[in-house]
Amino acid sequence: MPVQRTLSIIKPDAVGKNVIGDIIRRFEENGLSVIATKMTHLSGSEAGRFYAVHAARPFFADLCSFMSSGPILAMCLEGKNAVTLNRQLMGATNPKEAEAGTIRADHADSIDANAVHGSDSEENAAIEIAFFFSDLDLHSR
Ligand code: YYY
Ligand code: MG
Repeated sequence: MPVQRTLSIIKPDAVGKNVIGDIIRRFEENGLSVIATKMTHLSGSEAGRFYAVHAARPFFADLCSFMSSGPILAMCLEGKNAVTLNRQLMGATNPKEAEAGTIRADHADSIDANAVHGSDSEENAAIEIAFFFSDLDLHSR
């Protein structure tokens, strides 16, 4: 399995619930290393730039207002098969469909306030990591 990097975001709902530590623990216990972190509060237009791929979707405006509703924690995770492994730990987008024991099953309230973001491919991971971090911010093990 290749060593990969992926972007994780702890969304405003999960930051507000004080479960940052629980989410990071799951990453570390499953072989992912946090190699960069940034707490930030996106504006609506920054959230729109990050989620530009969804601009035509009916939920886009709500998604941008939710993602800019409070602070988030952006992280670069590194490890074997990081993109797929992070998606497995997150669980399905809709928490009602998320497998028991996943981050979304345990912490998400709804399909829109669903606790975490994770890159869906290695190609998108590179783009999303560069949205938040420069090469100098990434501290590979
Ligand atoms: O990658 P993931 O976050 O699991 O789902 P996406 O299909 O990429 O959608 C991004 C984001 O948009 C999702 O996490 C919540 C929101 N969303 C929504 O509010 N309603 C939907 N029907 C689908 C997605
Ligand atoms: Mg997605």
